[in-house]
Amino acid sequence: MRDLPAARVASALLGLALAVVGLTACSPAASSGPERPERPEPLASKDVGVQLFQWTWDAIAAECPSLAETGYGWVLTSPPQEHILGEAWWTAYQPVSYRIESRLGSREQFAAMVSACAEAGVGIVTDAVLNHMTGQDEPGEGWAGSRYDHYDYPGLWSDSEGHFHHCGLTTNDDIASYSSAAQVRECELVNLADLATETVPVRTRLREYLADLVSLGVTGVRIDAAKHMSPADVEAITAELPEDFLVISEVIRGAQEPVRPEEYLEAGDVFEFAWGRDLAGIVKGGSLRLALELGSQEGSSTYLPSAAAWIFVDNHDTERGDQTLSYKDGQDYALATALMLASDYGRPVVYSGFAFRDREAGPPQDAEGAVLDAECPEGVGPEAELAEGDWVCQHAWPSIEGVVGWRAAVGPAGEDASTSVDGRVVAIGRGQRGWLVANGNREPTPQRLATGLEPGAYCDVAQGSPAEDGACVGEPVLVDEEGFAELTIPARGLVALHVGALAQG
Ligand code: LM2
Ligand code: CA
Repeated sequence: MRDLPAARVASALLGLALAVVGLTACSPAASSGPERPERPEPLASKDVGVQLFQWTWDAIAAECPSLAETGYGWVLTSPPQEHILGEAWWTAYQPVSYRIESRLGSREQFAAMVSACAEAGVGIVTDAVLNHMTGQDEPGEGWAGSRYDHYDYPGLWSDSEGHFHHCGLTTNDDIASYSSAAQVRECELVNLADLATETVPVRTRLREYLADLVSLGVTGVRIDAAKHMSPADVEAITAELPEDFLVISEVIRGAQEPVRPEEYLEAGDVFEFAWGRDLAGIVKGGSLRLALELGSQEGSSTYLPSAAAWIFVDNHDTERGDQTLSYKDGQDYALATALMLASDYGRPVVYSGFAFRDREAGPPQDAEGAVLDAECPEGVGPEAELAEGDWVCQHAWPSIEGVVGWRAAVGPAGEDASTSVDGRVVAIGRGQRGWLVANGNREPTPQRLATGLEPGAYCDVAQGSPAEDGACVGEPVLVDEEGFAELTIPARGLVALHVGALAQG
């Protein structure tokens, strides 16, 4: 460590003094005055996505400016096409046509959301259901009024033209065994009419649907049920998309299954389901050291290559199962999300949904079934009391927002990245840009730790992003002239510091 100018120490001490009297104030690094030490600029890299599950287009449009400010780069939406009627959360996964007209909003509202978010600097990635149509045995009418039958969608698909698979491999043509790639791809997933995605007419129409989404300005798609289409089909359907368009295939990794996520890398990126499943056990057990190794040479599981992998703590399917953590795990979930955001494996997608007890329950809807606009009330967080249907707003939990900002400010792990482990306390360093320490213990843990940061007072963004005027949430953390910080890391919690959130002094 170099010698410190007196002013620097004074500035650090002033920050501490302010903290002690509760007058904490922060300033963004950009406003560094002459008395400030030289610090690297925050990077403002924005590779974090957020899945706003069942949020309406209007609600997403309204949220985009604050998402941008927090440091989110893009939103994953629920499927936007016409779907069956009903209250359950999953109606969007039973397409009736490719009209952009759903209980989440109209085509105009969708387009307005895309532009509002683009203006704020946030991309829209939309969920594309391409593998199948409805699973209804009786004829019906979709959200936008299109008539349909299980294997007949007038003007779009019909059995007589060979648009559907009837696999003939199982008694009811439903997938019965995931050990058979043929069944997984050509039989029906829970009775959902399975499109013949290897045929030219089906591929052509699906390409047109994606082209329509591109024309509306979306910046990427999640390929729903990609596992249930052959990689060649996914490649063919997505081949003509723009060069920088994000394609993320949903291919759930199953230990003994013949269909492997790796097969889909030709078409683009792929979700790594094993990451969140492995993380769940690690966080519950508290040996956070293992979280640092996920995806590395030392980690035991084999994952997708980092550059093509998208990771998540949970999504709308897994939060309804028992293999990952969910908002119901409270503080452990917040900690897991922070570890994901600090990970240098893959790229993270934060999840944000609504509270539910019943697996089938849909989001709050009006009398016609239109979903009500989500809003995040004050006081969201792991301890908030939630009633059925309340928007959980995980993306706005203070620690999650703060660590999204941390990741945006520190950027990708470079040469100066570091980790250190002391029992159940693990620290992740990003050179002089940022540092984060997480506590796997079930009690608060006092420690004196080397941060690698320049001396000074930093906001602990795990308490929340600094306010618009730069004021820290909670007490600033002092990094001394040797780069050490004396801290008590909350039980199952963390402390996160970065150069984009300096305490004023
Ligand atoms: C997915 N990825 O591959 C989605 O992420 C997942 O949420 C979808 O299932 C699935 N694929 C099909 O797109 C959800 C939900 C299912 C639901 C389906 C269809 O998890 O429970 O199935 O959407 O809406 C429901 C009923 C099921 C019934 C089926 C057909 O739960 O019992 O099967 O509809 O009517 C007879
Ligand atoms: Ca299929």
